[in-house]
Amino acid sequence: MPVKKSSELSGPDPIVSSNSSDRQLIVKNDPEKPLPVGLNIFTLVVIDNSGNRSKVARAEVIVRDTTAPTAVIRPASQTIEFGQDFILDGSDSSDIGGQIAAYEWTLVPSPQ
Ligand SMILES: [Ca+2]
Repeated sequence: MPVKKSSELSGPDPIVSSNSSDRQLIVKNDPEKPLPVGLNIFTLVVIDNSGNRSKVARAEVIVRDTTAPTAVIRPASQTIEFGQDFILDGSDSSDIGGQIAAYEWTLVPSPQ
């Protein structure tokens, strides 16, 4: 079965793909460079055996991000002196499919 590499696909985003026949494009996401969230447009031109080219057909593939991000606070625990400044760092928080867009910090009243 012939396998097409990303370099054989035109377009800005490298995609590892295989081609089971000339009629199908099987798009397999490269975990290192997945198809981005949002609108992705593919086009197809077919050529007959006389060399005549079709008009461009277009298909839209919308990739959704439905996974929740993971919040991480560092350090998870610390002891400070009364009146001392300190830092809580949320920069190790992460998301699959997107980026962290907002940080909502809350001071929870401690039980008395
Ligand atoms: Ca996500």
